[in-house]
Amino acid sequence: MVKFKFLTSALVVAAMLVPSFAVAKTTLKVAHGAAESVPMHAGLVKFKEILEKNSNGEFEVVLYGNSQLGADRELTEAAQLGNIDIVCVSTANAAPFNKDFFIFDTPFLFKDRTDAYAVLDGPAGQAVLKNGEGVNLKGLGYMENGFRDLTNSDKEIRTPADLAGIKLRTMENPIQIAAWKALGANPTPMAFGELFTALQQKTVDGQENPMELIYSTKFFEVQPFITKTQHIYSPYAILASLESWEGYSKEEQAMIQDAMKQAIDYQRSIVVESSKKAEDAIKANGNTIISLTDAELAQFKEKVKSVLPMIKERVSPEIYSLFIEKK
Ligand code: TK8
Repeated sequence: MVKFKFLTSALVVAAMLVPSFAVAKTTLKVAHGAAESVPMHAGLVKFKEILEKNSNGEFEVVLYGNSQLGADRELTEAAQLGNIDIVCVSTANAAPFNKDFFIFDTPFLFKDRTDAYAVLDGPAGQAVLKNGEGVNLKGLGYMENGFRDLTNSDKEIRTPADLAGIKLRTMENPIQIAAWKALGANPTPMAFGELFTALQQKTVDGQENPMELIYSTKFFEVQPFITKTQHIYSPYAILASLESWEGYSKEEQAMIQDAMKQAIDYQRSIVVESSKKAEDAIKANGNTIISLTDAELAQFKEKVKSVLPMIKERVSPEIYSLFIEKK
């Protein structure tokens, strides 16, 4: 009998030691298609740190970079279906899902980063994200991919005439394809994850991306010539499934949004230096980096005006007015 009593009291003590309020951990899968060396990935690491800390471990963030869970298009679809909790994708690759993203394919839309951030974080940029909710995509903000430059393995490119015969990889987006066709190149749409091999094997002669990506994805190793066209400012849209989002409590939504805002601010604080370091390293590698004269750049600007009607056809009138008519 004594033994039984001892056993019962031991069980009571053990039960008291187990916390009765074990916090249910929610794991958030966060994915993107870029290299993990880019500032955007560092921004998502910051998001992970802040959210896990502020939620006392209620949220656990697991990051998947390098197109591990797919390229931008697959990632956006997975977010829409709620299979991936948060994705960070170039708006050009996500435009087939939220047509208002096509507005960011307007060449030379922004003067500089200050202009870009003011529009992205202001009513116009937020309206684009809000409209994505109509296709079950909740926008959490924009990180920076950056101003895009042109690279190729053949020659120095200074004017559109130099693009004749150049097989150029473009993002999978009809406006981008039309713009490079209008400039005289031979455009080939391709997912980002296949691009390095295509450049290495000369399936394509060139591509266009911000200097930081040209460096961190090692394109510069197989692209001797770089022309600083700065022809488009690419945002990364941070997207979640609206359905999943509405399943979180108001407190959880506030924690996620706050962590993402701090992460965006952090990412933007490191991109300038990161981009400069990338350009310096590419120059030190012996690549030819070409800055265009105003007259040369004017030729690019003139040729791409032809895509504006295609953009107007695709985006909502509200967005076209906010971005183009009101500028
Ligand atoms: C990375 C892409 C990349 C984009 C592209 O997933 O496809 O060229 O600029 O950053 O989003």
